[in-house]
Amino acid sequence: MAVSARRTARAGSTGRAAAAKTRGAPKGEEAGAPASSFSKDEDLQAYRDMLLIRRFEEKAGQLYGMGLIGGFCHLYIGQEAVVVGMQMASREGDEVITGYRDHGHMLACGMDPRGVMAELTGRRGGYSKGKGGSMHMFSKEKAFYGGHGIVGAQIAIGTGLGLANWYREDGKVALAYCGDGAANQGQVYESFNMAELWKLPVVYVIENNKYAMGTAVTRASAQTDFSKRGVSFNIPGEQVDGMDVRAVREAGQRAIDFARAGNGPYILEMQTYRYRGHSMSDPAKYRSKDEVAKMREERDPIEMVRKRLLETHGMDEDELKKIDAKVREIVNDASEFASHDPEPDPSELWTDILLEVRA
Ligand SMILES: Cc1ncc(C[n+]2csc(CCOP(=O)(O)OP(=O)(O)O)c2C)c(N)n1
Ligand SMILES: [Mg+2]
Repeated sequence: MAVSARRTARAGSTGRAAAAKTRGAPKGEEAGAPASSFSKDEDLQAYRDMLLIRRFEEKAGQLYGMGLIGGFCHLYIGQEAVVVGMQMASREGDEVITGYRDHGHMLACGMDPRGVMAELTGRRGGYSKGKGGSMHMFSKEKAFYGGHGIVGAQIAIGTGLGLANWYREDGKVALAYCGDGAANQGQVYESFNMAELWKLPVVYVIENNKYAMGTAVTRASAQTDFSKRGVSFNIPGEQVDGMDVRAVREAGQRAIDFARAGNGPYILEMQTYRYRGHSMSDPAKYRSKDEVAKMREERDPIEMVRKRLLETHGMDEDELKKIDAKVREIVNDASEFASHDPEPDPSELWTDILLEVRA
């Protein structure tokens, strides 16, 4: 009841600034469109934040190899510019929700690397007290709502976060991330419909990393331009060079401003790439080593910023080495903690669970 009453009030008060159709796509340097420039401080922030994710994930990969991490573990290496650029465009309090490739999102939201790593190793100091693992961590304080293993489910829940923001009129925007594979899920479209109908403040970020497990996007998707996936609901969308943090921040700002102003949801297709396998047990037979090497060499998001810091912002190698060392220190500290913190007491098996007893 309350929802529809408020919806009517809002619908009358907000005009749609942008045409309700897919927009022309600023695709960054590769497509010839210049990405907005970053100041030295912005490039430094992007560099630090992306490097922290990269080194953290490399360490997680090592710990997994050593048998310290059990269960699922999906690495985000290669995709760092997406979440870092989006966080640069967002405001404190804006919520983030994503799937299982989630460690980067947690760190970008400001969650403690120790708590994330300790959750991966199943220790007491982990964000879910060692009982959740890689795909099940949350931080209300940092507005991170998981960490979801059911492909596409986070889009429905993220739409709910947007509904809560809209209902409370708190000016927050929910950022709901999913993959190219997840974008073919039915619940995604039910969510799109409701979000547009109620003009909810949600930005849907589709991280198109070209594969869903071992299936190339061209083999699984009839429409591979994901920015068009909202057309039948009148949701505007853009394709973005997700390897260029400046292009991400710029498009992210446009989308977030649009949603925050009460115009409804927005879709951003981030064209990105994951360097590692789908999870830790991926035979990688579906793509060539050359394809991965070419991406790393020519489009690496961190290397692009590093080059700018050296060539445009006049920094020297020693200054960057100091940043690298600081990042390694944070990651090593997290790894030490996660290797020595005790495991949860067995009695914890009976806490934090919801039991429904039916007669
Ligand atoms: C509802 C559901 N169906 C299938 C799976 C198995 N599954 C896990 S990941 C995945 C691929 C998803 O790919 P994409 O959305 O592109 O995300 P990416 O792994 O590339 O980040 C599938 C099919 C699942 N976890 N949940
Ligand atoms: Mg994918």
